[in-house]
Amino acid sequence: MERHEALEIVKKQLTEHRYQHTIGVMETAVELAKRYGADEKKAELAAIFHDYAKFRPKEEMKQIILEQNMPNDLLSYNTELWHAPVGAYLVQTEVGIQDEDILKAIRYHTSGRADMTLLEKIVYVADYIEPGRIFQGVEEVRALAQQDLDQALLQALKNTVQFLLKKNQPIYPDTIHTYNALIMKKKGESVHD
Ligand code: DGI
Ligand code: FE
Ligand code: FE
Repeated sequence: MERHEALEIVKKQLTEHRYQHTIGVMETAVELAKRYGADEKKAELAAIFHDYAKFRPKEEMKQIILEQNMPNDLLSYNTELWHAPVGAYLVQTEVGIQDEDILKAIRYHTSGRADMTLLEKIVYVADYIEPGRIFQGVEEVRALAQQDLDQALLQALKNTVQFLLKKNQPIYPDTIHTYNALIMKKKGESVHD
């Protein structure tokens, strides 16, 4: 699918603000794909569609999670998590994208997961650092993303977990698993500890 066609489709699903965010994620994801040797076309499409389900009614998302046998524990955590797996499903069924690499990058773009693929990491980090993002600590993650994608991902996760802790919100297990996988990999690489 061509970029302009994908953008036309997703624009109808989003607010203007969220569409601008999507453009930022797309440009950032393509840059990261170039830097880290991922498939640029897949990064572009995954980024364009990553927030496809962002504005679906909660009831509709809940139905899809139940009917499609998605992890049911999602329903006990923040509803913000739902648009990622539901988005992957809708992008497959409504838009017709069948590429599993793209669908997984959409599915895990909010929670992350242990052993993320390169494409999943790229979309996660691009979503966090796109030029429209202004939250605290984003500059540090932007700088890390120029050097080391795993380090950028780890810092983004740490910031997100800290943000959730501060707001007394539960943390979805996959987010913890992502953090653990990265921190253990880092330890394995270090000779000092
Ligand atoms: O959809 P976006 O706003 O572009 O970004 P996103 O898909 O990364 O959603 C992030 C939101 O999800 C953010 O406000 C934090 C919230 N959230 C709630 N519970 C969790 C969570 N994020 C993660 N990673 N893990 C959680 O357990
Ligand atoms: Fe999102
Ligand atoms: Fe997003």
